[in-house]
Amino acid sequence: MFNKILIANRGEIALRIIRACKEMGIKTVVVYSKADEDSLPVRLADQAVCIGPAPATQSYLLIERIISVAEICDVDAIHPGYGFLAENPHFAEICESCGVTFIGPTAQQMRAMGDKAVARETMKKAGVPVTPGSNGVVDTEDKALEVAYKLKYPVIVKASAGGGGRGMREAHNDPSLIQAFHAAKTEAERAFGNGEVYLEKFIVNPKHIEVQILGDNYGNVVHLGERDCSMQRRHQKLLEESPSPSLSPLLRKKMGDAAVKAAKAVGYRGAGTVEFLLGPGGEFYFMEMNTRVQVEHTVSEMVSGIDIIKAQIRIAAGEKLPWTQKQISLSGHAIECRINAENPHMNFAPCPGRISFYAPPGGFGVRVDSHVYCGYQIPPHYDSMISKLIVHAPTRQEAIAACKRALDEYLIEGIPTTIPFEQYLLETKEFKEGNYDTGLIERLMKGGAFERQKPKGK
Ligand code: MV4
Repeated sequence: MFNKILIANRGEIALRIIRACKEMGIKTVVVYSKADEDSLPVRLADQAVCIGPAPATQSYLLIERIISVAEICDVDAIHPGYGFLAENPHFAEICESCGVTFIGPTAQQMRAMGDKAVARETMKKAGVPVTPGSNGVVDTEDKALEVAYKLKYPVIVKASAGGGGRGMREAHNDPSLIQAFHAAKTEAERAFGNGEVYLEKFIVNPKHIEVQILGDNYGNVVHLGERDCSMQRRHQKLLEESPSPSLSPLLRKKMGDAAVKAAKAVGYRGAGTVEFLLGPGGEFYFMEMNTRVQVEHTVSEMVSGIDIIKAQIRIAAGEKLPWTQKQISLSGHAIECRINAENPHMNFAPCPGRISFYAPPGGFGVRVDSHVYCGYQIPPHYDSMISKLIVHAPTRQEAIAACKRALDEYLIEGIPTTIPFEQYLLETKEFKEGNYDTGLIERLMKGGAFERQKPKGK
């Protein structure tokens, strides 16, 4: 096992990794920017090294500085967390060439999944269902029109280098396709330096269901069930739950098997997530695979009882997965609410500032993963998520009750947060009935129900 790990991240995930390392008897080094010098990870790690000023491009994204710290501090491995360098194959290669283990998949596996057109073809070959679409990239307007004619409108143009909602355009007829084709190409060229695009049949208001998988160096892969991440707004997830209220036991089995097949198709190592689109008739399609630990990994931890960060570390150290699929038992229901320093009444504008009062919830089945504390100044330079509230209970209904109770208890003063919006979501008919898709929040906002609701509380 490793003696010392460098954490190339900040915020709640840096703290999450420190916690896992402490329990495993592994020493930790965090790298941090000037803006994070008063942060909890910096205080709680065994060592902390400042690597630059606030902007991530001058700190958390500087490979050479991070590698220098790794060498000076004599670490065995680097955990990248999520975001920043977590899905950068070049970084993974540099780590390995310096004799430092990258805690994650191989650079080759990251590249195979990073190019969405390649990933799609790989999955098709492996027998994983993919959305009907083009065979590989589409490089001319005429080819796009021909593919769209076969698929029938609506279709969606996606950038090969995109993902997570970037570089996509939908089209409902020939003229809008021509426009979408060029707009997606131009945007992708500018954003990723790669203008390649492909086409898919557009699934209207799908559900976003993703499966957590763990693979080892010996070809073993297991899944930890699915997460329903359909509660999103502009590709920002606000609430995730496991299991999904939209899956029957049969569909759950099929999707779990498909995710394992997807991971095995690339010999996947480490923790990963296979994302699917679920259509209204129960049909599901591979969307993309994320080759990192995700923000919402916690809901899968609660239902499986498996510490995913510890599993990542053990896999990276060369251990075999200690479970077969049969030995993994999923129990109860977990819900995660993302608490962001944003004003939901002002179009979710980020509102960093100082937390003047802080009292997090507790009690049975309640978990709070957060790096903030009373008096903490939220830096404006990074994403606005300041906490994750996760509840676990035997049934969905009990989890919802615990979640409402915990949100009610959660006192954060000095900055606006998404807590009132989470409370509103939990009261919607669609959520209560477990009948929501990726278009719900937009429909709710258009209806104005959130703005009309009476302020809750005292
Ligand atoms: C789609 C789609 C409909 N049909 N693909 C958005 C994120 C990126 N990973 C793919 N996305 C979508 N791909 C087809 N063929 C709709 C979306 C989509 C979406 C997917 C998941 C969660 C939220 C979403 C919001 C808008 C669009």
